[in-house]
Amino acid sequence: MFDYEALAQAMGELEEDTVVEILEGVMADGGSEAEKAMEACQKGMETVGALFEEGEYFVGDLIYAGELMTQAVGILKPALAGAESSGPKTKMILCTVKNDLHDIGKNIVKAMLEAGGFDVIDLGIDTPAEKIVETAKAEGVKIIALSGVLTLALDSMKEAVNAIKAAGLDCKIIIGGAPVSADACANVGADEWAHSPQKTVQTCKTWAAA
Ligand code: B12
Repeated sequence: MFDYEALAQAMGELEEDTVVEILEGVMADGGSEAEKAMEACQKGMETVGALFEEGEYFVGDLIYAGELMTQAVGILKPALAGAESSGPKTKMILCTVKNDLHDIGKNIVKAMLEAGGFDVIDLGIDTPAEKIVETAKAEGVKIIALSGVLTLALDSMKEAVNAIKAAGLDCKIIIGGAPVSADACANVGADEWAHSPQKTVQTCKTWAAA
C-alpha cells in the first residue's frame, strides 16, 4: 500500500522527484494500484487549480503541472490501458473542443478507448465544429467523444452538437471533462456524459455493438 496522500501532496506542490519515485514504486508490480495512484494525481491537480485561483500559483505553474501530469500518465499508462483487445476496431472521433487547450484528460480517455478496441481519430485541442463534421463525414464515423475542461467548453460542445445534427449525421455523442454533468449534457444536447474514462469505454462499446 503506497502513501497516496503523500503522492497527492507532492503533485499539488509540484515535486517532480517525489511524484516519479512513488509512481515507479506503484508500477513495480505491474501497476495493480495504478488507478488509485491516478486518483491521487488528479487530487493533486485539484490543489494546483485551487492554488492558482488563490493567486499562489501562476500560469507558469499550470504549465509545469500539465507537464508533470503528462509524465505521470505516461508512467501509469501501461497499467491503466490494460491489455489491447483484438478483433475489428470501431472508428470514432475524440477531441478537445474549440477554445479549450487542455488535453491531459482527453489523452487518458484516448488510451483507454484504444485499449478497449477503438480506432480513435484524435483531432487534438481547440477543435472547431466544422472540423468534427468534416472528419465524421469523410471517415463515416458513428461515435464522437468531446472533451472540455473549461466552463466555456460547454458552449463549444453545444456548437459542435448543433453542427453535427445540422449536417444530418447519424452519430452518437458523448461529452466529458470537469464541467460536464447530467444538466450540462441535456443542455448541450449530447447523448451521454461521463467523468470516468471507464464509463466512456463501456458506453462507446454499447453503441458500437448496436
Ligand atoms: C494543467 C492545467 C492547464 C494546462 C493544460 C496543459 C494540458 N496539456 O492539458 C495549461 C497551462 C495549458 C492551462 C491553461 C489554462 N487554464 Co488550466 N488547468 C490545468 C489544471 C491544473 C489541471 C487540468 C488537468 O489536466 N487535470 C487532470 C485531468 C486528468 O483531469 P480532467 O481533464 O478533468 O480529465 C478527467 C475527466 O474529466 C475525464 N475526461 C476528460 N475528458 C474527457 C472526455 C470524455 C469524452 C469523457 C467521457 C471523460 C473525460 O477523464 C479524465 C480522467 O479521469 C486545472 C485544475 C483542475 N482542477 O483540473 C486548471 C484549470 C482547468 N485551468 C483553468 C484556467 C482558468 C486556465 C487558463 C484560462 C489560465 C490562463 N489565465 O491562461 C488557461 C486556458 C487555456 C485554454 N484556452 O484552454 C481553470 C478553469 C476554470 C473554469 N472552470 O473554466 C482550472 C480549473 C484552474 C482553476 N481552478 O482556476 N491549464
